[in-house]
Amino acid sequence: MSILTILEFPDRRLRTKARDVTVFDRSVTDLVEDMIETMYDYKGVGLAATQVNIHQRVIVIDTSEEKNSPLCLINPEILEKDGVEESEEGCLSVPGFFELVTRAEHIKLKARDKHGKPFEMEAGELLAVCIQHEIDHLDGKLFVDYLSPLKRRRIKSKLEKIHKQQGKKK
Ligand code: GNR
Ligand code: NI
Repeated sequence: MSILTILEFPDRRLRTKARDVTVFDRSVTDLVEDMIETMYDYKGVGLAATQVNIHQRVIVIDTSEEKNSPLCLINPEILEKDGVEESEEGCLSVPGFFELVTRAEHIKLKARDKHGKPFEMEAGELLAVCIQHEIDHLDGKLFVDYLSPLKRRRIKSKLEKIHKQQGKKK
């Protein structure tokens, strides 16, 4: 088990489109375990593999209060979307910023578990928001893309300033 490093906006690697998992072996279950540990360590409700610079379609989520119900979605596909809802979103790759984003209120999806077994599920509320947010990551998309160019630019320059102070590249 290990805690992975999370890429931060505006890192270009967050714009990579992830590929489907085709082989379900130990490397996938190990990745899922590390992603769950990383999500809990950073106190996030979800994490997409893209955020830890692994460009495969793997998501982990835990919206439970007790943080004891991790859900893993591999190769997720939204089948149906219903309703519209606006909620405040944050992202571990955009630390310290929270903004309103409009998404489908309720979704139906199919995915595979960490062993490759297919399943379908429905989601509403925070879980639905989170799944849509994580699938966006797999497509190289971030919640800041839904904001005005001005807001996005401000967030970008504030994070760049922080990264410079931290001595990070880009
Ligand atoms: O921890 C997170 N909280 C959150 C809150 C509202 C909408 C989406 C999220 S996901 C985020 C973790 C994260 O960045 N996942 O990619
Ligand atoms: Ni995120």
